Amino acid sequence: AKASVAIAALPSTEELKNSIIKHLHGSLGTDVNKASPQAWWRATCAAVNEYVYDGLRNTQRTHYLQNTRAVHYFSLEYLMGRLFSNNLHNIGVYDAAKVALAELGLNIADLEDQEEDMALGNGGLGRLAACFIDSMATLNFPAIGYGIHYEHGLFKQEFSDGRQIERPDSWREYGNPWEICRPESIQEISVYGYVETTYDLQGKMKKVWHPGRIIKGVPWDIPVVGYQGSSVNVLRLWESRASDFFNWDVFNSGGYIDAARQNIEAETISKVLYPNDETDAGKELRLIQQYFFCSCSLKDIIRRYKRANGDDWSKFPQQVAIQLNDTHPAVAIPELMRILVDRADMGWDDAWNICQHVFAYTNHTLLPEALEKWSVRLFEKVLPRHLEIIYEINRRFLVEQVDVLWPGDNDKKRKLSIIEESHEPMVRMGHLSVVGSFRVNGVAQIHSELVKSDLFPEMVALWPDKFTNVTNGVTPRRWLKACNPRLAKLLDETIGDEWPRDLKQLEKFAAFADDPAIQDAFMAIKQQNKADLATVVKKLTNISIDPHAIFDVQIKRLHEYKRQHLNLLHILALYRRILQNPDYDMVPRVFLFGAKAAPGYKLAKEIIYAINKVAEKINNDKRVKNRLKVVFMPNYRVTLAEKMIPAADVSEQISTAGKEASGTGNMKLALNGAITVGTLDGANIEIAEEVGPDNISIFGLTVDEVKALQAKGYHSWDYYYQDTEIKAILDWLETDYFTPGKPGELSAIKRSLLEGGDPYLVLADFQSYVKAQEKVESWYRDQSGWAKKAILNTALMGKFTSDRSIEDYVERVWKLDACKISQD
Ligand code: 26V
Repeated sequence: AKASVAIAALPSTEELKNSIIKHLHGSLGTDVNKASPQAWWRATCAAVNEYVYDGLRNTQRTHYLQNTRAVHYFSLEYLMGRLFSNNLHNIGVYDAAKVALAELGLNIADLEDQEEDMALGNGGLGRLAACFIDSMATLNFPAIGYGIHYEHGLFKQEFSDGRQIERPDSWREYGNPWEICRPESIQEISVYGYVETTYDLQGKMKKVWHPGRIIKGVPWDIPVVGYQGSSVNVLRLWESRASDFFNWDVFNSGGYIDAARQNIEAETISKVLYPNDETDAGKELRLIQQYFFCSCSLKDIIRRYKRANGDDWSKFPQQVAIQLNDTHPAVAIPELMRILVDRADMGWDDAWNICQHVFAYTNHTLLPEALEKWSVRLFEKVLPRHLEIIYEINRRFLVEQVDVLWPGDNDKKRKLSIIEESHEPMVRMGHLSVVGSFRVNGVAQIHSELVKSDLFPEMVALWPDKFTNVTNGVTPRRWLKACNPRLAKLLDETIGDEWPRDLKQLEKFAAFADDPAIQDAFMAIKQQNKADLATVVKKLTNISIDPHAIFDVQIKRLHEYKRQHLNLLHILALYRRILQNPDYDMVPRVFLFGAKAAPGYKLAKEIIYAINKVAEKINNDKRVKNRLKVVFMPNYRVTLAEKMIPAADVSEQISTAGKEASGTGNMKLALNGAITVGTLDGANIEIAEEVGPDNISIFGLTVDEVKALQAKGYHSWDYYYQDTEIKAILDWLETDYFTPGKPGELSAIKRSLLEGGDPYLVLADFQSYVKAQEKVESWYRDQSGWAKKAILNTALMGKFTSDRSIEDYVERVWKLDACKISQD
């Protein structure tokens, strides 16, 4: 048996074939002659799971026997996508399975298409969590991901006459072969009710929370398979259920029907993922979701700790680190305090000392509308005891920390208080997270600096060593090896096959950047990937695109700060130039968008509509002669990203400087050889450092210039009156040119850029953006020069593997040891 590999022996093609048929008969109850693709897919998953479960048992036993310190990743979101090809690749049986299935007369790609995306996240934050658990398993770090087992993930997007329609996502309507229900580990949690103050025989005050509701949390475990079968960790997702129906005191609480209604309410907690990204709605159900999964997870951690260490709490911070993925799980801090003080009878100081050595907090955004606040009134209703505990945390913080550094300074107290004293008093979850954590990090160098300078400067004065940076990363297993098999093969052949677990190896590929044979091979692969994508585009949108055009891709949530409308203005500028000059010389370009808008975000939906209407016009205008095509792909999600990214020539990363915390799509696209057109924002800055100025097209105001411009007063109207191209384009959008018979239908964009004051400086960056695009075009005209730049982008992305991010977390935050897994 190979040491440090959780999965012992891998199956041969023949063994896999037999196992698939065995499961087709024994688990699916069907037969080779009548099995549906769905049944074949399930049988194959079951066959693969035999090896996954081997690795899982070996990993869990080893961690238990060695009583390892572990990190517990707390996240409201995990954007996993599909698991089939990922698990096959990571176990190392993808090729064997492909052959086995072919011998059974099946195409592995058709089976992959049977799986629904597991879309339990909105965007960057959720996908980052998914990449991180992949890396933690690959690097053999003891780690558990905790989250919510949503019945409905992120909505499915359709377009109706160019407008976004949301449809429910029922990803596990017919079950999910990758998850295991663990009723033996159910937890119970409480909400609502009131707090009673009592005194014991010694006269010591004791708070007793009498809950209004009790809810069951049922855990579902999803094995997380490390690359080449290293560790198999778990993602544990909680589903809410009514606590035992017959225990309800139905006669006192209003009767049978009322009890049934309460049961239904309990089960709504894990029903649906909130689809807002970057806007805090402050809804009661969302707070209950946060508390539900934090409480279940903490109790699960404590049960495991006690099994190994008994009732002695002193080693708890040695054994347990908890990473808060944004402030969404911050209620875990007062919950652990409650468990320690109220239930374990620990003194406040000892309990607080434990908390402050357990929690660490990652900030993912600076946008004010995304900073979570809960009204004190709501908190008191849902979690009355936790509100008291937060008050006490705050009181001690203000007296023992703030007043010591700034004696008598009430302004500082007002600014730093966890409670915002406004008309409606609010609990500031960011403040609570910083005060309760031993480390706080941003997700790219510049973002971490801004967290310190703009968000929490006084907290830095109090605790300078608390703040650090961990630049994001992406897993090269999913985002290169699995999604771009042609490029993966070329890399294997030229630099060896170690790069998926040691991405710095890609640097060796830079030596081939000038090699004509490698350039040709690289460009041929891009061409094939583009042809594949063109087929997908045709099927999904009925739009024909030419694989020889530049494929220019912007894929990310729709948000003003990400500036999809800046991209649109550039498209309109090109279209206008073509109409003004029928012979306008340009390299044909296909603009591809993928984006979902939050259902309540009006302007974002108007931008989608405008892009779709402009696309319709341009794509059907003979005068364009195929120099321009615009495609808005419906229902952008992980699985579509996997098809678009390998086919991209140009990557649009055009957020207003200072607004995109990091970005991770930027990394995936560059890794697959796309050239970035980008601002000096988030991780773009670090990408530019890695690839060098010849291999990226940077434009726009810097963070400092943005701040200076806004301080002196930005007047978007000036750009409108002084730039005839801007004026013509914005006026054009107001006519009925793109919406025949309905003038004004696309006027929302112009209104926001002028009357609305252009909060994201679209007009200020416009001409600089146009020039950056012209530079990219001139680069593309030299195909060999382009090949070199594209190769160098792939070769120089080594820094952006999520393995490096995780090693940074381990060194700067978690202080974990890797654990080699032994087999039974
Ligand atoms: C906020 C809210 C507010 C309440 C409703 C639900 C909800 C869901 C998510 C969020 C915050 C999302 C923050 C986020 O996704 N940030 C992104 O994080 C990425 C990973 O660090 C980073 O690459 C992106 O730049 C950043 O926008």
